[in-house]
Amino acid sequence: MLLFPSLFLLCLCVATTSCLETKIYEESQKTCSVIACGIPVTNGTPGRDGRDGPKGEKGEPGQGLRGLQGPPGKMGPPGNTGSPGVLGPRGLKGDRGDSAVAEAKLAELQREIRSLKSELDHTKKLLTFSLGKKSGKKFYVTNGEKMPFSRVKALCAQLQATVATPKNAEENKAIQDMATGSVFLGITDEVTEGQFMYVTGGRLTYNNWKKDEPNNHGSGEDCVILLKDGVWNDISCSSSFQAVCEFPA
Ligand code: MAN
Ligand code: CA
Repeated sequence: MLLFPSLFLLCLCVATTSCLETKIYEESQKTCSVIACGIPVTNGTPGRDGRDGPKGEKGEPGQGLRGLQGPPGKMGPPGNTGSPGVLGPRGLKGDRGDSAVAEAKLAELQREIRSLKSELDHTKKLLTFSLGKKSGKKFYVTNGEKMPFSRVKALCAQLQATVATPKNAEENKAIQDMATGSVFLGITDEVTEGQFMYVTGGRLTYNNWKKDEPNNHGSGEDCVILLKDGVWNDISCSSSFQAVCEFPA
């Protein structure tokens, strides 16, 4: 090449010129790879960037370290009640009842009943003796308290007794002997004014009214008291007098 410098220069000059001409043409072709004289030449300046290509496929997941597991979420609402389970298997047959054990228990209970009956009998005798109860006669009890007639009725009912009600002079005297003052009797005319009745039912079969009584004094008197001297007076049921209860003969 150094032997023919003029030829080389000439050729280079022609190639450059041709390339200029070609380049004008290639502006529309966007390339400059063909050389007019067939001699290789260096590439021209790069063309401008082309338009963006279509979007690529999704890449593989990254390789970085996985984060720590977060805290558990809030508890969910309770589920619905399940359906009942299936019936369990039948149990084993029980032991045979021991009639000897049952008979021993029965005998023991019978002994206890006999003992309790005997104790009750003894207590009753002691009570009747201490109350001065006479055979075939009613007996009366009192706590000595004064109270309205409604409370006397309730108190005697609690004791499974009735309000003291004399049906003859002897009973009237027995109640009188218990009295520290006036005593309510189980007699009223609450149902029909002027018609005194036993609170247990029935019309009077005996009375011991004081002179000029009953008089239904003031705003009315439907109850009856046995005065200290043994005679009767009608009086207000809301007044308070001694409570005496009666037990049958
Ligand atoms: C007097 C008499 C009785 C009456 C009382 C009421 O003693 O009139 O009949 O029951 O008063 O407090
Ligand atoms: Ca009266």
